[in-house]
Amino acid sequence: MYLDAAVRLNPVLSPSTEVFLLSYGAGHTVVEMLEDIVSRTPDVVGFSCQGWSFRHYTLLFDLLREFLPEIRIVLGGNHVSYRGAELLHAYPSVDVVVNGEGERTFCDLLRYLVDGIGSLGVIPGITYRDESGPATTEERPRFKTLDEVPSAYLPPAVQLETYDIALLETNRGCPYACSFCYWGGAVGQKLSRATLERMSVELDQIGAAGVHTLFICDANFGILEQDLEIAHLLVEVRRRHGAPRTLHVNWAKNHAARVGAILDLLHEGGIHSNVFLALQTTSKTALSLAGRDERGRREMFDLADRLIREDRRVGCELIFGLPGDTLDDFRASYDKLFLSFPSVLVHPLWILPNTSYDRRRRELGIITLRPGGETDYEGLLQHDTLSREENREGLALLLGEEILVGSGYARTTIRCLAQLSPWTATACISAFERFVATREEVLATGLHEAFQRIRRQVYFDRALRSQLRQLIFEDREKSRGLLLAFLDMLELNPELKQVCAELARLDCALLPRSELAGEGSALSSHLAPFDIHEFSRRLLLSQSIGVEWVLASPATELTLRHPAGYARFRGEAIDLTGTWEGTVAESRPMAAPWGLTPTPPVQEEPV
Ligand code: B12
Ligand code: SF4
Repeated sequence: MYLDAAVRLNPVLSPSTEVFLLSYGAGHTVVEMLEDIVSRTPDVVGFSCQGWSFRHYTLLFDLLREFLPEIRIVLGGNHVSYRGAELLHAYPSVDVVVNGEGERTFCDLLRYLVDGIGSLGVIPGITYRDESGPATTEERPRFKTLDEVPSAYLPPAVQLETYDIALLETNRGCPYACSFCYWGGAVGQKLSRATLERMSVELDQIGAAGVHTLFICDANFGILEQDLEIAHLLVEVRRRHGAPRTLHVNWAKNHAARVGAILDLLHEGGIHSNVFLALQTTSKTALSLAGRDERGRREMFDLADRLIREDRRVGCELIFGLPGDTLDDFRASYDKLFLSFPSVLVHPLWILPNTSYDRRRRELGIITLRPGGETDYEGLLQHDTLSREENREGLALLLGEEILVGSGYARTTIRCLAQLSPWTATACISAFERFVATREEVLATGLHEAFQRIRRQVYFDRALRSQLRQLIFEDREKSRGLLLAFLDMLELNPELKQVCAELARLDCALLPRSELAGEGSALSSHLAPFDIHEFSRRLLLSQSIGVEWVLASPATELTLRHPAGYARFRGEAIDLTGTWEGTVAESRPMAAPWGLTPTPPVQEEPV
């Protein structure tokens, strides 16, 4: 969208250039993409490349050249920048790779490629082919302020009404240089920022179009004083237009006071926002090898504590496989953080191009692999503090975590076990892997195969996420049956087992309903022999609460609400906004005491 805006606002290009923004989901085939592109007979095709999309694009390059021999193929984006020589060699159909910011470079390229004005060698910021092979031109200086970058959201902007999420930059760059990240190092450590005047109009456009979610792409929202002002603007827009209602950002790691103030402002203004503490590891050695220090961590923990006490959404992030971390360190970190935060996001370590880990392979003993598959991310095979065998175990743990916690399948059930039984979260996950290996059900064999696959390939293929979710969501009754059988074989005190079984029923009842077609939402009723909604809430907030509390609480009837239309989405790996999960619309106490037979019929009302 930023490149499109740059072309549209370029006085030379705009009268004679038509730009089509084509965006494909994970379900699109190569032929569908090919036909869609070819039908527009373009002169130039630009690919915006990330590790998650690059593989799909590589399958198109030669095909495009076959169908449109005169076409010019240009690559840009994080995943390809500064790798021009290697990529031009590997993909002969590609003409140019753009390094770094693309707006001005793309316009210069279009003028040359379409009009033949000038020569490639004088365009800064590209790698192209000259007579002697790949040649890289001088670095293009970065924009000093974002106001110089044509806005994707100022008129004449693209029609925003069909979007459910808007991505906006309020500043570009990151002052840090974490070893696993290609941002501070790549985009540049100096921040270029947009003025409040510009953002005020941009946010208004987004709100007026009714786009319900905003993703601020900044590396550290809250790092600048003006970020508080941006939050004020956002709340004002929400009040005026009723949108956006949700904000996603990467929060500043070192500015707890401002982050707290922004969060309070958003909360009061009716804008939901999650806070994820980007911890990545709890080991000092790993943290230091990752190029980070502990500055600001204590304050961020204090902020998280306060927010959790106020019942607000807070989580933290961990990366598995960081140099300096061992498997035991990772298990211990996960188990501890799982009990302190309502949610823990875990990522496998990818060695991204141009990062410091990428350059320090020999020093840290890093060996990677990039098996065939959908994504182009280089996975870790082993390093000095993580053997291949430990890596295998850890990846199986990540997979189990994704199945039981990440997908929502046993989200509160595992929390209850981790808080009230001797089982830690990671012990539950490992027990589940052993359990599915002993079962015959289709779901169990599917999950067992996924565990075997990750152990064999020692690589977390992102496509696995959507495959697993499809398996679990396909038939929620069968999923529930398997989970209950798992609980049944755990050694637990009988009362706790019954509580966990009720939680498992509710967790499964809240999974997306893949059978609901159309639009709108459906309501269903769910009975439980205790106040399960309040109990789950307290579990998520890690408030200490025992089985006695459960026994004393009344039976409840819940009304659950599920959005329809999940089937259209199921191939995608990420549900950023948690759109398809069920929610508890209402919880009503009933007169019945504990002991109610806990297999109530599910009543569904029509969409
Ligand atoms: C928004 C975002 C997401 C969203 C994606 C939403 C979407 N559909 O686009 C979500 C939250 C889903 C996401 C998830 C992930 N993300 Co992310 N994300 C971002 C983020 C913050 C902003 C991207 C953006 O739009 N930027 C604004 C645009 C304008 O900048 P840009 O893309 O760099 O484009 C400029 C230039 O690169 C160039 N350019 C780009 N394309 C083209 C094309 C042409 C033809 C030309 C000439 C120039 C050009 O010109 C542009 C203008 O200057 C970036 C960080 C960042 N600030 O870029 C990370 C980033 C893209 N994410 C990254 C990663 C690793 C991930 C995850 C894998 C994390 C994880 N472990 O799970 C997942 C994978 C998602 C998946 N689909 O599987 C990495 C990608 C690295 C790589 N080599 O692929 C980044 C760069 C952050 C980082 N850590 O380094 N992400
Ligand atoms: S991880 Fe965050 S703080 Fe570190 S370099 Fe990347 S964007 Fe900056």
